[in-house]
Amino acid sequence: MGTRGQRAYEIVSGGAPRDFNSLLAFIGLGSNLDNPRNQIDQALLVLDQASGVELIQVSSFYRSKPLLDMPGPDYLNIVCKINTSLDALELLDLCQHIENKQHRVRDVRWGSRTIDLDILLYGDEVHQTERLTIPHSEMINRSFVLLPLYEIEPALELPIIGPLKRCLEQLELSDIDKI
Ligand code: ROI
Repeated sequence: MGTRGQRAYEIVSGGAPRDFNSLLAFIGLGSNLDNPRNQIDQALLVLDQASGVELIQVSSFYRSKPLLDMPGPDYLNIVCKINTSLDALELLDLCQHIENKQHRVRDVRWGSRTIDLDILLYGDEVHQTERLTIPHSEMINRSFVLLPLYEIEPALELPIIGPLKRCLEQLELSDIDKI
């Protein structure tokens, strides 16, 4: 993986001063097939070993039913915090590489999956392109994203959106278990 070009700033909200060429990003992982805990552990291992990525923190596992009452086993979800010198598209390529390696199938929309990696936040950058929307477009509606994110970064301010804590206050949290 390559390294990102220089940026105009070196401190990202919520983070300590770092290497000029790297920033903090948050990735949400979810699985409801083929031993979800192993799927997530395996994906974390590959992420951490990728060049240009350092795994800093990982939330607890959270268990929830599939969204929209879709049929299928319960999901396990986590959020991890990384330090990365990859640019946003390189990071997306890496996430999709991991999904492909773990045989993610995409045939049914909202269907079950072995592994899903979503870039939630990338420093304080906003991306709205065909391939990438950051902050992740659905994150504020998903307790299985916001709860683990809050566990590892409670004071987080989401670009465009505002304080993470305020988003969580607007969500129904009875349908999810920290395990
Ligand atoms: N439902 C839950 N509970 N967790 C997920 O990670 C998840 N991921 C998805 C869909 C199919 C929307 N449902 C989910 O992609």
